[in-house]
Amino acid sequence: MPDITPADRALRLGVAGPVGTGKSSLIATVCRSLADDLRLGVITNDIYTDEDARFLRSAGVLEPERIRAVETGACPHTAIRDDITANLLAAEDLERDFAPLDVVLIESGGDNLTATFSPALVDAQIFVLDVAGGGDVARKGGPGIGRADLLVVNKTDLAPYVGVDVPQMVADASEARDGRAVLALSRTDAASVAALRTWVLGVLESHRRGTHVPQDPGPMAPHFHADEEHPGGGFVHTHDAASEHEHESRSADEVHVHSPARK
Ligand SMILES: Nc1nc2c(ncn2[C@@H]2O[C@H](COP(=O)(O)OP(=O)(O)OP(=O)(O)O)[C@@H](O)[C@H]2O)c(=O)[nH]1
Ligand SMILES: [Mg+2]
Repeated sequence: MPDITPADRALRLGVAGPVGTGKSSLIATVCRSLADDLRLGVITNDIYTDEDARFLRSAGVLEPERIRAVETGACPHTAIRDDITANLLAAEDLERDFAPLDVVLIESGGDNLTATFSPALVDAQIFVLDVAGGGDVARKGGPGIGRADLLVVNKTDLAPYVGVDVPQMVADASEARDGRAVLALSRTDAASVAALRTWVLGVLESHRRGTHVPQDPGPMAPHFHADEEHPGGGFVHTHDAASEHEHESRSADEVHVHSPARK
């Protein structure tokens, strides 16, 4: 049997970003604008439910069977970065059941600013911020903001109500990204939706030509996971390359825990 190269399978496109920034809605928008031209599938990740998959099925953007849910049961970044098995199996199942697919969109559960996909799971990734999270967030950097293939500044229609200067936020984001792509998006702004469609088609074309190289935006910062069975205990979870998956047990008072500004 011939080897399967990345270009022979669907483009796997990750969508990450903090809770509520509009990841599911962006996926619905992409599906609406491309479903007539491409064969699409979607995988959602939720911690405890299949809510996002149900939202997308009820939006009627794709046949319901093409939308699969992974319940992570843990911090969302675990399933998109540390142990990607459940997502890889879901992607392979979808690609087999509906072969040939052109694009599989994978939505991360909403996480903090440092969560990104492993390049072993996705070929390209979009990081989604929204104007309602504050115009200064784009300046704060981090692996997703700095190095995702595309940074989306979403819900620009809300900018006048939350006092955010969108061109300034986009300029700050471009600076934080050394000029990598930034897109100001609102599902109510047809021109921005057309630009998103063009971006996805461009990445798909590079993927098919074999010229697209998946990038690793970089690991998330070390952080503390509480141990629910042993109150006061837990482990420090590091993601740097040398100690990927390392879990160092500590009691809570030994560890300096930073509460993320946003979950
Ligand atoms: N005004 C406006 N609201 C939007 C837009 N996109 C999404 N929303 C709203 O923002 C809220 C969150 O959208 P979702 O798409 O569920 O966000 P999400 O990032 O998938 O959320 P989680 O998966 O829970 O992290 C919903 O109420 C959407 O209707 C937009 O372009 N403009
Ligand atoms: Mg969602």
